[in-house]
Amino acid sequence: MTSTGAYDFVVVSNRLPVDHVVDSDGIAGWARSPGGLVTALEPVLQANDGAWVGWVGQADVQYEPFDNDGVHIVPVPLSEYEVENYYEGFSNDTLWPLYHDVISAPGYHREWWDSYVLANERFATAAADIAADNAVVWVQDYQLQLVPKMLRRLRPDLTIGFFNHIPFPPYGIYSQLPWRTQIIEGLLGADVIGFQRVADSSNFLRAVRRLTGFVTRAPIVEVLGRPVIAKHFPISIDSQSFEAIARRPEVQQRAKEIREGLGNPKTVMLGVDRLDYTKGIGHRLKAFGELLADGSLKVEDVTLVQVANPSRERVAAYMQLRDEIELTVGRINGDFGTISHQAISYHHHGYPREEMVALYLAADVMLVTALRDGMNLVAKEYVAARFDNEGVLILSEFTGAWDELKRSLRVNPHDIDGMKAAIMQAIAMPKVERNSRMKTLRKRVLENDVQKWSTEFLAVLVAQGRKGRD
Ligand code: GDG
Repeated sequence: MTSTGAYDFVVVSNRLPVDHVVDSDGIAGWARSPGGLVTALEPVLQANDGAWVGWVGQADVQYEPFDNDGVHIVPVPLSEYEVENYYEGFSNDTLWPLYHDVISAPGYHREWWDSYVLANERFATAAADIAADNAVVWVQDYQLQLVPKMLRRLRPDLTIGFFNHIPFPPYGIYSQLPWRTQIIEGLLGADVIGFQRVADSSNFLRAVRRLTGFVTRAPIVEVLGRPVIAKHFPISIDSQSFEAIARRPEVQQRAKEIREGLGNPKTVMLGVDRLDYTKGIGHRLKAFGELLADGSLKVEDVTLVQVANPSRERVAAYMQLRDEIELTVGRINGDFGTISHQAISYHHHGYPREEMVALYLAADVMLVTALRDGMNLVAKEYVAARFDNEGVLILSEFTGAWDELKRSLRVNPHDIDGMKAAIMQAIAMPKVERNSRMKTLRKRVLENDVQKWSTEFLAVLVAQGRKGRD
């Protein structure tokens, strides 16, 4: 097999780890977009002739490949039609709701699927063109589930990994998908398929048994004599860096200012989410609103800060969600707020990471009430930031994070009375118990960071690739 490329380690994801930016003088350049995945993979890419294949995030623009901080960046162009059909359509309005237990109804449209196939082909071809002989390629997430099979067809010499950042649904739900077999076959092109939770890999293996004739012996699927590993590799965060930011005096000062700005309430509660229907923001607001209505909480004593980061704003379900959430926030503030105290401090925008960490430090209670979430990094970030062992994490049992963070206060966000009880318990929790719980949570998050996640995944992947070649 002759290769056309020179890169021994290639990451493929829908979005590149850099953004195209134009400064105030009109000079264009590239800015690294911060995130756990980039932090974890950058050292591996720099040490191994690494390349990253992905979309720039703008429609109808073509950029030439370039080098950035020791990583070769390969932009994959998408047309406006593809952004609408492959990305906003099939990825975010079919797969996303389907994989999150159909919280919102998925749309099944053949033109969305056709566009998904074509876009996946383009990512696969771009990776195949630059990968060196026997290179390792790691494909990320649900937008690119067909890439492993396409890549294997183009380049059978490669070792191919896939990681699914979102849940994999139970078969009863997954089977709705008209293209359910093609997706499973697409994924089985990989040597190793990683999921967040044990339940996700079990759901996947069941779908494999139901839709293909392949024999599974967890974690192995026998694909025509080629063993494929499908197991959980729970993702994490760059825990040290969150703690380091939290320890900075100016960030602690900012946390104090945030509390003062809120009128120094006894309790600050916090929610930080992309504005997404999976995050259970409405359920959380309902519980808080009822506690104010029944007199259990008073606006003078408790403020809820809700950061709702704008997301997927051209998808109808997200527009509707925004209207619902903002109506509810307005009602609660109108019903219970006073001139000097707001019930909810609501923010529909993103913040720099330092501000996020200051918010984590300012919050006595962190509310993570997702209805379904692959992992939920916010929960881990809150824990990593609390080097003072303070704060109480309320965590939905429907997040991947719950599988690891069992000394948080567990909630079922559908059970509004249960959430109200958890909020009251968190507010009243004695310091000794808060500190003891947080200490245990911190040990877990600091020992299992994103570096360890990528190292473990790649170790299994490389070993599997070697076995395949021997
Ligand atoms: C998907 C899966 C899985 C949010 N607002 C701001 C901001 N953020 C950052 C958070 C956190 C990230 O965005 C959100 O990550 P989550 O894990 O909470 O959720 P998704 O975006 O849905 O991520 C999820 C994840 O992939 C990784 O595998 O855990 O289950 O759904 O890092 O801090 N960051 C800044 N300003 C904001 O306003 N700087």
